[in-house]
Amino acid sequence: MRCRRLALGLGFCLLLGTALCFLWVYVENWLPFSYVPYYLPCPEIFNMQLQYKGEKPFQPVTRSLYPQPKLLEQRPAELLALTPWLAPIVSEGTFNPELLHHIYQPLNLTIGVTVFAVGKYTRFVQPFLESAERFFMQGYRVRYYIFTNDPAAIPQVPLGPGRLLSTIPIQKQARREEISMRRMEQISRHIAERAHWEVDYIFCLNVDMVFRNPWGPETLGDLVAAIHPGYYAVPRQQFPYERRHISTAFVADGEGDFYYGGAVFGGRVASVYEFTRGCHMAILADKANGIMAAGQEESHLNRRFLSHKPSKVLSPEYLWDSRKPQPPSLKLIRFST
Ligand code: UD2
Repeated sequence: MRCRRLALGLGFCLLLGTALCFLWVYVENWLPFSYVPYYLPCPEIFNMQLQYKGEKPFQPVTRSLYPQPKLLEQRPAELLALTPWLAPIVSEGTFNPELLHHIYQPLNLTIGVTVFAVGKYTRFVQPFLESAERFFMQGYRVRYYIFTNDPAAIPQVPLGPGRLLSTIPIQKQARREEISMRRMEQISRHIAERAHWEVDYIFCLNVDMVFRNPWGPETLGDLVAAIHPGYYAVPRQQFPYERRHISTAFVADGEGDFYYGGAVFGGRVASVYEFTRGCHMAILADKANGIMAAGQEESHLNRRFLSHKPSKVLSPEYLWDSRKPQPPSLKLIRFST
């Protein structure tokens, strides 16, 4: 009698289990993340959208061949002022600061800044913030977002009126490359969850740098890139792009405009969201194939700027390496190591 009951019980459990399995297979097809391969670490990002923006359909990029634009094309001491796709290249002497202030000041804009200070890099926050308070977007509302694994290590720097600071707690990655690789993901997530309600424009900057001269509304644009200080006078074949076809960051030898720095990019908050999200997706695809691009996130940033051209380009005055002597073509260094 007991054996019969046990057998009946087991049979019932087996039947129930099979029914649940079928139900799960059916329900899974209706779940929002069902199409995401199991190895992607953050499937929810695929479903994240800014609430006021629709998703654009994927458009394959056609490759076009054209001569490399050269920053020092004109005369050695004069920088190119316009890209071949008609984006201004901002440098001292190309704009009137007073006029721009008159135009932008009444717009009541809020400018966001993201910086990452993980591990030992928290020591750079104080000089970064002090210099930003002196030079960055003076007279505008500013919101600093400091992404850190150690909020207690972020110093209290007195901020001017209309300027706020938030620390965004993040986990410390074991490897240095991982910290920079994950910036795109964390910035896009932060914009979707919070920043796009709070700021109009956003700049994503390296923290181990300081402002040395005014950085104002001349830098505002839909999508803004900065020319890397190490490659502004170099033929594009020598740019440190990712050259392996298998990577999503691949750039062919005859392609490339300027080599942009990963230490400075920005723009309208919705455009920076699309940009960082696109880079993050490409990084994930590489990760799934076991690839780390040559210049890590900078390779992906450069690949994306090639097909999604910046609407404004900042000259190396806005991203300088102070170990280099200042060339006569750069009149005013504004942000540097
Ligand atoms: C590099 C290089 C540049 C480019 C760029 C990418 C120059 C002038 N610059 O500067 O070629 O690759 O930056 O961003 O040669 N971070 C932490 N903790 C860490 C490591 C990094 O918080 O332990 C953050 C921090 O915000 C830092 C950023 O990641 O500013 C980039 O760090 P990095 O050391 O890779 O960049 P860096 O200054 O050598």
